[in-house]
Order: sequence, then C-alpha cells, then structure tokens
Amino acid sequence: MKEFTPDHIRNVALIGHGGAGKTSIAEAMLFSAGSTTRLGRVEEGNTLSDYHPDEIERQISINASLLFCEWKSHKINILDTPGYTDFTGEVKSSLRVADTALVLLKAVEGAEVGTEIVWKYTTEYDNAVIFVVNKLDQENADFDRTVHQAREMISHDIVPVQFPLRAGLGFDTVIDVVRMKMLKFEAGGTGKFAESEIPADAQARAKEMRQGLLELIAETDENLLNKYLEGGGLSDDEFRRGLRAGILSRKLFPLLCASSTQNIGIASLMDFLVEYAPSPLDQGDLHGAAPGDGGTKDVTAKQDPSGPPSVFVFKTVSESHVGELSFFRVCTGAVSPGLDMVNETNGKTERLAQLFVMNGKERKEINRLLAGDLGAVVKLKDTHTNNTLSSRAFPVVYSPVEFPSPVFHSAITPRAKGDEDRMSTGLHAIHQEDPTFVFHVEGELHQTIISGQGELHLDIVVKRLKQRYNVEVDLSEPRVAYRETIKAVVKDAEYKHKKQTGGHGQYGHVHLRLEPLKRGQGFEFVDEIVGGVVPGKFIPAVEKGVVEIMKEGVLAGYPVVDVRVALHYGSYHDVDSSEMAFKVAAAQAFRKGFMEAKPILLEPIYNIEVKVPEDAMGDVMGDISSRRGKIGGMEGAGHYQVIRAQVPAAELHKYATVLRSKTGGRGVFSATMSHYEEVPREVAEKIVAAAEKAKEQAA
Ligand SMILES: Nc1nc2c(ncn2[C@@H]2O[C@H](COP(=O)(O)OP(=O)(O)OP(=O)(O)O)[C@@H](O)[C@H]2O)c(=O)[nH]1
Ligand SMILES: [Mg+2]
Repeated sequence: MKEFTPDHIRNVALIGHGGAGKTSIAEAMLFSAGSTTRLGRVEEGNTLSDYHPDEIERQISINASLLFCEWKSHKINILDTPGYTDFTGEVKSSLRVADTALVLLKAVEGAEVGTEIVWKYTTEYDNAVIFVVNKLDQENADFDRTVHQAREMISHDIVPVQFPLRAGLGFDTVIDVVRMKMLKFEAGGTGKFAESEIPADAQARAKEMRQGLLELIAETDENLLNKYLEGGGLSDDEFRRGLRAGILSRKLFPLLCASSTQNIGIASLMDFLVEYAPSPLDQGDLHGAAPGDGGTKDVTAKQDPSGPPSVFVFKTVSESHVGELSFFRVCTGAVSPGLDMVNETNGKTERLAQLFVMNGKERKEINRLLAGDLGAVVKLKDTHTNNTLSSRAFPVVYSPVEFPSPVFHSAITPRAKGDEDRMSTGLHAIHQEDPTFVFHVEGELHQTIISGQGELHLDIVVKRLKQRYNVEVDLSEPRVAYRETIKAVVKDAEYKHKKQTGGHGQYGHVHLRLEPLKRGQGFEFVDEIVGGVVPGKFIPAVEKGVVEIMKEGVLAGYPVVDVRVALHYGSYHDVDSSEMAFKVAAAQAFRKGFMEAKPILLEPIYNIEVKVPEDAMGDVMGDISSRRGKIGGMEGAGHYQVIRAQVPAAELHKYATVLRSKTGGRGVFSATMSHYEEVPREVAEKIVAAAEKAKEQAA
C-alpha cells in the first residue's frame, strides 16, 4: 500500500443523530472509491462498518469503526460513529483524532437531539465541521426546511454550498455553487456524475447563493474583505483559500447534499473534502505534556513524519480471533512494526507488532504509517484507550478524552455459581476497551454494580460477557445501602447470658443504655461501670458484641449508625464468665434495647442536577416530586432550565431512561450522594417485610 504524507490525509468523523445515514455514507464513499465492490446496506447487515453481531441484529451502529479510501491521491480516513446516545463516548474519542466532523442531517426530520449533542463535542475538540443533508431521495425531503431548522438549532454559520435540483423520489442532481456547475449522477448507484452548466431555472438561485458565499468568505479575512469592498471581487485562488481558511477556523460550516443509499452526492462530497477540509498539518503543532512534573510542562509536537514517533491510542477492541486491537493516530514521526515505544502512563515498553489500516472488519497490513494517519496495531501488552506511546528521545503524553460519567446503574450476578471470577475478568476487559462503562464491588451489600450510559449500553455489555467470556449474568435493581438507627433513649436494656452445659458454664450479664446521636456521628461506647461489677477485662468484649450486632443490623439487616451505648451495670461469675459470654450478652441486650428505642431506617439521599429544555420542565418537576424528591431550586441556562433537587437513591433506578423519554432525549442529569434521612414509615414497613421474607427464604 501507498504511503500518505500528512498533507494528503483527511481524517473525517461521521457524526449525527441515530439513523441519519452515517454508516450508509461511509459505505458509499468506500464503494465510489473502489475500496469495495459492493454497496452494502445496513438493512442487509452487510456494510463494512456495522459488522458486529449486535449491530447487524439491531441495525444501528454501536462501535465507532475506522475505514479509509483513496480519492484523488488523498487518503480519507473515516470514523463512522454511532448516533444512539448511549454510545456518545465513541463519538468523543473519534472527534479527538479527527480533523473534520461531517455532520449528517436527515432531509425529512432535520437536525435532531443527537445532532445537537455531538455538535457540542465538535466545539470541545475544535473540529472543522461540514454538514450534509442526507436522504434527499426520500418522498418528503425538504432541503430548505432542513437548512433553516439546522441554522436555528445548531448554528447560523451553516452555509449551503449546494442545493438539490429536485429533492424527493428520483433525486439525482445537485447544483454546486463552489464549482458553479450542475452535477447529474448516474442512475443505478455507480456514484459517477457528469458536470454541466447550471440550467436556466436554477441560475438565479445559484448566483444568489454564490454571492452570499463570497461575502462570507471575504468576511473571514481582513485583506480579502478590503479587496471585496473595493469592488475587486475574489480570484478563484482567493475564493479557495478563503473557503479553506473559513472552514478551518470554524467561521463557516459549509453544507452539501446527498443520498447515501442511492450514492448521490458522495463523489462530489469527497472532492470537497480533498479540496477544502483541513489536513492534519492545517491544525498546526500538537500539544502534549512532559511526563512527570505532574504533567504541567507543555510539549510542542510537530506533525512531521521525519521526527521522533509518538501515537495516541483512542480506542481498543478485543476481537476473538486476534486479541486486542489498539486504534491510534500517529501524532509525530512515523511508526513501523518492530518499533519500541514507551507508554508514559505506566512506564512500560511496548514493541509494535503488525500494523494495519482498517476498513471496518477488513484490514490490510502496512509497513509504515506517517504523522497524521490513523491505524491499528495488535497485541500491545499494557496499553489502553487514552494512552500515549512515545519514544525515549521524545517523551510526551497527549491529553486524554474526557468521557461522560455513567448515569445508569445495575446490579449484576452470574447465573452459575463459580462464574464470579470470569465475570470480573470480563467486566475488567470491557472497561478497558470502553471507559464509559465502569463497575465496582459494593462490599457491604455483597453485590457488583455496573454503570454505563443507558439501558442499551448495559445490555450490550451483558451480551459481550456471554459472547466473549462465556458468562451468563442477570441484571437487577441495585440494593440500596440503608442504615438503621433509633429515635428514643432506652435507659436500661438488660440481658443475662447464663448456660450450664456439662463442665464449664457461661455467664455474662449487662445493662446497657442506648441513646440516639446526631446524623453522621456514628457510634460511641461509654464505660460507666463502678465498683467492678463487670470486670475491666470483659469490657472490650461487651463493646465488640455491640459492634458486631450493629454491623449485622437488627431491624432489616442493615448496619446500625448514630447511637451511643453506655454499659452502666452488670454482674459476673468467677468461673463461668468469659469474653464470649459477655459478647453474647451485650449483643442480646443491644438487640432488645434497639427494638424498644423507636428504631427507624435511614436512606441515602442524592443531590441531583437535571438540565431540561424549558417545555419539559413541568413534567420533569412533577416526576421528581412523585419520586419523593424535594426541589431545591432552578435556574435558566439558555433554552434550558437546571433543576436542583434531593431524591432518595431508591427512587433513582432507571432515572436516565425516564428522563430521556420525558425530554425527547434532551435532558441530562448528574447525581451525587448527599446524606442520610429517615425513610417514611410506609416505605420502611415494606423494606422490613422484604428483609424478613428474604431471611425466611434463606433459612
Ligand atoms: N432513502 C434513504 N435511506 C437512507 C439513506 N441513508 C441511509 N438510509 C437508511 O436509513 C437507515 C439508517 O441508516 P444508517 O446508515 O444505518 O444510519 P446511521 O446514521 O449510521 O445510524 P446509527 O449508526 O445507528 O446512528 C437505514 O435503513 C438506511 O438504509 C438515504 O440517503 N436515503
Ligand atoms: Mg451507523
């Protein structure tokens, strides 16, 4: 395979709302460029990009795929990202290594929520952005409405540089105001087009759009503007340079036309990418940090193929037949198999094995990749998503992708006893591949909690566990970490533990006083014994007996907190008393006293912050109240409102899904543990009843 220098590379991420046609457009690009001989279809499960069984089954993209094609001596690297909100992590990591984002809009539905979300990420990574109105062959396609709506919703700097001659069924012609030509595409999906003069009935519109474009281009640069205002017009070269510069600096976002399944507008789109989208070099030098020194020292990295090599790993996947595959961007220098590199995150050395360029599931081995290019390598030992590999001569760490925090949680248990270890190995591997998925073990509640971006995300994790690690699991609602405490003082809780069994007897006798403490004060033990009625050597055993029963819980099996226990009286036996006997007595006395001291359950309360569009606010607030939530306040943020509230943890299960459905996908929320509060009586009764039932079943 040919080597591509950075000026001949275009790194493009396809992004946009679910089902906009990203995968289909990638397929059409590859087909038009001759990289594949068949135009695959998402419905038929035969695209190069959506090849995972889950993707084929659901007909949506779940993983970002890396593909490439050669177009007019340039290499276009394509990152086909998923549109479904649960997988926005994939979009972020793709935008991190792409120079250009291609945002797809649907010609019927227009820009949608998912588009708005990923658009914001392009701002974060400062990508050049090009819009494409896709599906222009659909019956109710409306180009003007789509453009208008996208300008309102996304940005007023969106500028059409093409328009369809007749959108809808039979769509095959695009008027291009950059070329000032009509492009008529061949029937039958070959992707080829013929260029001719713009027909009379489209002339006026084309001229008007061209004029508008000229003005915008002139406005991106002071020299051009002066020339333009002096009536000088712009030369072709100035026009081209101005358009490129405007796109690079995000001053304007050109918009083009397509129908990906009919392969219309794709070849001209690739022409546009080659001509006007930035190459890696246009982004200038990269910046990283020097390892050590707390990562504060800035390092400038030149995207020069002849310099020392460094790569940034933006994604890892485990493929059953090859093991781990790490996807990277060559940031500086060039890389080849056999090269030794250092992972500065963990200090380990990695020798690069075979290198590949990827076309979804297909890959080609390659001898060398230069700065600016994207590729994959197999079998790195200890390098994961977000790691940098660099050389001793040029140590550097590039800033990691900040992934969204998890919002959806579930408890997970292996179906078969003995599968715990395999499950945990699997979860660990999945987390390393996909940092938006996390898990942890709740020791106190004896459960493993998995967390991700939504229900579908966790469903996919469950499937992967089965497919790759052969572990079947069940998901359930996470148990809530309730606490038990008391509301009243019990002055005297007495228990005498006395047993005569053959030889040695057992004797321990205590009087305890139980008092409630303030929230968060924990546990206090007070020794008020006078005159040695309980000998000093047994007192630690009394405390231990109390502590043990507190851990176990009395009311419903949850730990007891916020009590003071005073040992104020008791008795002993010279021969039969032992630490054990006092421990038993103390536990029993505590249990008795606890039940008399108006015992209650406490539940964890979370602070939540919910950001919702104004029109959904009433519904979302009503829902928070129905979840026993207390609204603390709200404040406006553009068309959004931020609601702050406190809600019991028990009411937050699946909240991410609920919020999404109440807000058409626009609502987001975060939750952090705040404090413990008393569980209302009717709720507490149910929890106690459930605990008793569970205990009976266990017995
Ligand atoms: N009529 C028509 N259908 C299209 C076009 N592009 C895509 N489709 C269909 O729209 C559906 C979604 O297309 P995809 O290519 O999977 O869309 P996507 O943006 O990759 O979807 P996600 O990856 O799930 O976000 C499929 O059924 C496609 O066949 C188009 O230009 N015209
Ligand atoms: Mg897709």
